[in-house]
Amino acid sequence: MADTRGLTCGEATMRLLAEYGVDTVFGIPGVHTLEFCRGLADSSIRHVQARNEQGAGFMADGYARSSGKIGVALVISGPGVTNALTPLGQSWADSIPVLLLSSETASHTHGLGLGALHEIPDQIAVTEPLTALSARATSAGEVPGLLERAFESFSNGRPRPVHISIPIDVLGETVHQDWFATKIDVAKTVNNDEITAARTLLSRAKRPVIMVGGGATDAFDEIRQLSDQLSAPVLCSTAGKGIVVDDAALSLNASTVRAEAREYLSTADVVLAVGTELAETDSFVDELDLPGALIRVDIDSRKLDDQYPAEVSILGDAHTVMTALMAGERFESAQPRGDVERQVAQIRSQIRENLTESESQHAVLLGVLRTLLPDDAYVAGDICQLVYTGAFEFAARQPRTWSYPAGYCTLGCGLPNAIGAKLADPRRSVICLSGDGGFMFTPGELIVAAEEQLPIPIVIWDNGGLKQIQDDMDARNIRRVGVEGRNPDFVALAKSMHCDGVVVQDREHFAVEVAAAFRKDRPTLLVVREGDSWLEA
Ligand SMILES: Cc1ncc(C[n+]2csc(CCOP(=O)(O)OP(=O)(O)O)c2C)c(N)n1
Repeated sequence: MADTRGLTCGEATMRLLAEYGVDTVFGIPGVHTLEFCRGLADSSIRHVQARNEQGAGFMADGYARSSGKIGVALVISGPGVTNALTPLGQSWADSIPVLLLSSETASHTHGLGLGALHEIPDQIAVTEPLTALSARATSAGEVPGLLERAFESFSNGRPRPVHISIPIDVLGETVHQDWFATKIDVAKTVNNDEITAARTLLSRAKRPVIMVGGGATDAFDEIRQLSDQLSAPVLCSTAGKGIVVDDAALSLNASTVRAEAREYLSTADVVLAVGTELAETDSFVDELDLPGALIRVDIDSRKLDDQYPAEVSILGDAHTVMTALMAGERFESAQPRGDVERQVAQIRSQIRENLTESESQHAVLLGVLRTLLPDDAYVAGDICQLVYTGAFEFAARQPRTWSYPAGYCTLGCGLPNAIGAKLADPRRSVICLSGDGGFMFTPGELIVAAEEQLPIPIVIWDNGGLKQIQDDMDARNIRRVGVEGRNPDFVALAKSMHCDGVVVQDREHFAVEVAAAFRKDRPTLLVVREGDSWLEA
């Protein structure tokens, strides 16, 4: 029970959030959110001051995607909400459970265009397409019900962000009861006929392949067992990295972007796709060639009826479904295990041989990094070529250890995602990989990492501008425009933000600095220059 009697609605809301287990909120206060902040400093909830609400939203996203807990951002009406829209889009795209809590102008102003401070015409409508629920509390008494709906939607069905707005007048209302957090029941049903049909297909398969996405995270144990029993190679989406050990003999990693791996996929006679959208951004082809029988497992019924129609569709959460699938007799492999392992190894070496010069340099850095990081370290990637290569070259070994939000693919997510991840679990090593261009979208959040004394190494891959788009322009014979802007002196920038910064000289220097960065009480920027001789394979 939250002891809320006699409190303002704002303070009571935060007490109720604490009852739901929230321990951290990321935000920037304003006059409209003062009642949310009343008592917060003395509560069990830690308020982390971002430097832009975009940063706050990405921190909440990183907190949630790294840990599976609910991420919360607390922002003001109008610009606070619109600044948070980009991370909301990212959380929507990757099914990350984030609660955006905001104030709103006074109730009597809504829809009238009076020019109230921070007014936008319809705040609820602005976030509606990017949330499972975008709702306004019209009185304090509605808040417990709205929070219950939010937590219910995080736990049942496909997790999507939720936005709850509380107008400033409602925030100031006095609460006359104690509020309770509702215990959320999680539905765990599965259709046995569908399980039987899937088992039949899999047990007859001569050449099965398993594809996994972020939705399969909690079923990693069962998926590893199934791959082992069937000798089935596993292809993951970028969100599914680490569900199987990327450098294990049957893993094809997130290689669907590579023709070498797609070719193999097209020879499978049965494909089991678990918790994956089979999205364009995991292959960058218009349509995958999947002539084999497709079995799809998804919590979202719309995914069972999309551009990849399945022979067997199973609606349900991946863990429940995969547990049921594995409950019967052990599957037998139709192919000698050694043959499949050799085929996988061959695809990997073909990919290696076909890397571009830049990709080979990324592979060197990613290889060194693997030796420096514990298996449970969290790698928060921004959108850059180093991370694109990492999708299929970096060996993630556990689920929730690699983040490359390829779907929304918005620059600037890496650093604030890393901050959120580190605060979600301070014992865990967290590292950020960013391009020089992407880093400049949210550099202000560096000072937050310094304030919070976070020992995060931040690798900036300096390739002299927006290289992916430079390459795209060059390939289409477009004279470059808008892609060669200057970089700041990153080391000086780091120092001005109370962080450390170095330009990496060689492999040994990199190893020493990364190891040292994990022992500090502040972040370290490590500038790695593409083309430096130590990156040659
Ligand atoms: C918010 C946003 N704006 C623009 C883009 C388009 N875009 C995709 S990759 C890219 C270049 C990023 O440059 P950098 O971070 O330096 O990485 P690099 O491509 O050089 O590896 C751009 C501008 C985007 N993805 N997100």
